[in-house]
Amino acid sequence: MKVFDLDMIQRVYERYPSRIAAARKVVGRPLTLSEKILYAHLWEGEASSAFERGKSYVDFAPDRVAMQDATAQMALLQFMQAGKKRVAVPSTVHADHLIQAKVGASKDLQESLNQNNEVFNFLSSISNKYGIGFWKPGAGIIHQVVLENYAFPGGMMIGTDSHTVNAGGLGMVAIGVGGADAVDVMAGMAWELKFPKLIGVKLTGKLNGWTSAKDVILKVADILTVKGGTGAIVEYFGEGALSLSCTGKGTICNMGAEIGATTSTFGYDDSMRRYLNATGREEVVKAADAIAEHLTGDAEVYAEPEKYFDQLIEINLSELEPHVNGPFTPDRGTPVSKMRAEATANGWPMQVEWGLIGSCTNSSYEDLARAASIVKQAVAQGITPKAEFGINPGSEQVRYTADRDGILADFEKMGTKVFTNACGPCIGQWAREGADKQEKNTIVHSFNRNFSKRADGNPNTHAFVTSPEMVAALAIAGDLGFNPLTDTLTNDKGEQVKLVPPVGDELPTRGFAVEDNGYQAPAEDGSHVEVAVAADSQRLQLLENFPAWDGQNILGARLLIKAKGKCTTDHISMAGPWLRYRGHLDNISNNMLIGAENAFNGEANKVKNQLTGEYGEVPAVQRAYKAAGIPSIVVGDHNYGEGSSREHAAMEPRHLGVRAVLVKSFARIHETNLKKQGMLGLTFANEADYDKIHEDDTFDFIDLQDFAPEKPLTLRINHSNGQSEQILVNHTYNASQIEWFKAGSALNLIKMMEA
Ligand code: MIC
Ligand code: SF4
Repeated sequence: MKVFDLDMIQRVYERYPSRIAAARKVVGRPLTLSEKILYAHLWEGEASSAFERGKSYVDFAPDRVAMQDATAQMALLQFMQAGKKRVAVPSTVHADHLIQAKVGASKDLQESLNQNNEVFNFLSSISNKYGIGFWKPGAGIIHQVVLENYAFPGGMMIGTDSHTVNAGGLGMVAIGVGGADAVDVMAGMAWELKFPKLIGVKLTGKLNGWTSAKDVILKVADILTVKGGTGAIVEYFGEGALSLSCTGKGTICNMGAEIGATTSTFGYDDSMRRYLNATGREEVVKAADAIAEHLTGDAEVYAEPEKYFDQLIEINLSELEPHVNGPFTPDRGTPVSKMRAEATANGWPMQVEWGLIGSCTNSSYEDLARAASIVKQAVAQGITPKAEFGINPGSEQVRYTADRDGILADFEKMGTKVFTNACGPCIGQWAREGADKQEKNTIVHSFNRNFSKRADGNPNTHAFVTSPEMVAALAIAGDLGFNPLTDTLTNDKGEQVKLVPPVGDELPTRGFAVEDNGYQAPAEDGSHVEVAVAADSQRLQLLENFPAWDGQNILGARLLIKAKGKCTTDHISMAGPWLRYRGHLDNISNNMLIGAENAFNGEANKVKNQLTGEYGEVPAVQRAYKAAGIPSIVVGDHNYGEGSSREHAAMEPRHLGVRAVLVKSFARIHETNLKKQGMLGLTFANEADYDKIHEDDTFDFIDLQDFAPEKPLTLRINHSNGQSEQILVNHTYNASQIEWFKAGSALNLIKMMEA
């Protein structure tokens, strides 16, 4: 098979030496890998000055763009408006999120095709029109397909999905963004990012026994928490890094999204060579080898990392214990030896009902092979699994090869359901029997997110994240407290048996194989291709411009909701059943903030309508304000908008007339999404001011007319008792981002420039 975009990769590598030389000159000290990749991708070309980490806004020129079906719809609806003939950089769309997991691959896939026909046709034809590669439903999960086909060491890409960062496993700087950012790059414009801070993770020792790459990131998540990586690139290095497989590195980078990291990456090494070769990209290896010194951090950096990174973490892989993280948040880490005590103390249901293996972070050949080795032992020793099993292979190539090599047969012997090569349960596309009863229960999975309701819609499902081999062990035991390192299981003869540690080939010894990988190349000239969106469609809706700012201060705004605690993008714009409306802004707006907890009554989707004094659902109340022409604001807690890249979480409030989102802190992608859509994304200058917000307050932005970079805004809070007080609110808008606000959105500005 032909290597995709080899010419582009070669061009990137050709300019590497001179760009790195220029970077060395301006920075004046040895360089980390992250800096090399960033400086090699400046929009201006060779660096003319050094940037300040965590401060400077920098224009970059990413090499490629990836989008998945649930976010591509909105990204491409926006791109349509930009007035371009073709995308400016190689781009792909992957149909993976809209596919249900119910009974097994073939039936489920057909069912999804029937249900989502209109959307898949739209994505296929719009890709065809604009020169975008389209990976059909069933081809695989975006990040596995990208790793297998497109990622390359030292490259830079953006993708409309937070787990785009998976490509760091092949030494890229790959960053998750909202669709509006993707539109910039596809339209041939610069892409802006605040120059990240750098967190170094030094890995020593070597994985052994039951420990796997997943445990590295489960441990890092436990250390850094869900916001500890915000605004930073995590760079892994050390002998331990060299010993990890390429897909294992992908797992670590992938789940780096869960600590809020901008991305994570690893230096080019033998594991990447092996992976590139195994996936038919010998030519990429050749090109990368020629500039290998530039594709990893400088030796001085790794010798004295404390001098070069803003923060340093050290993990000894030899001592690392398997971890099980959760429930409800991916950063609550528990080493397997402590799980029984921890679960007992917290009242977590001990019985494991389901084990799910898959998702973009853990669905490689190696993952399936290692998990299968556990399953095989159980079958051989006469152990009946106590929980149900489901797997989602990462791509058709992985599935086909795993099938050929008997791995899937091993799973099937245990009654495992093999779902479509797609996201499935990971994004709530799981028709789990009985979930509607909302019973308290425990499931274990190898995914990376376990927010409330995420997999099956049941708020009482306690989901725990762990490695595929641990999922297998815990599901076989049916016991959350089971520690395979020390505990035994009873077999059908009543004997006590122990599972031996997992084994599995990093790459298939007979090579990968696939019959139909599910790729559709775009037309050479797509100008004749028609992209139709039916006016009465419930799934797709052409976009209208958001109104420009009228130049006035915002006065008399109402409080729509003061959200308390965790408010992820799943709370703001839920996935699962709502995925079907991702291309229809008005319809999907009916899920706006329905999962957020109202700080005043502790309930979800119940807020006071200030016009009537009655309580109603958040979207309905906001529609009432909109109809009355009254502005409103949303108030939130820490790390607001954590999780997904979905820009719907920003577009819905914009569409329904919310003017500002004021929180203690933001997750990076969501903050940018708000800015791009012409919203005010603000943070309390003094966190304690969150407590000053009362349910019946009104708000005046009294100096919005002086909106300027680096200058806080003043907010007057008018309480219902007649008193008012003023607080300062911070923002991170630079001069050009303020222009987005003024124009009504970044896209409005592009259109003005095109006109
Ligand atoms: C996710 O894992 O939450 C998703 C679904 O892949 C999202 C994208 C989306 O909401 O479409 C993400 O991580 O960005
Ligand atoms: Fe899909 Fe889950 Fe990965 Fe998101 S995290 S891309 S939903 S598999």
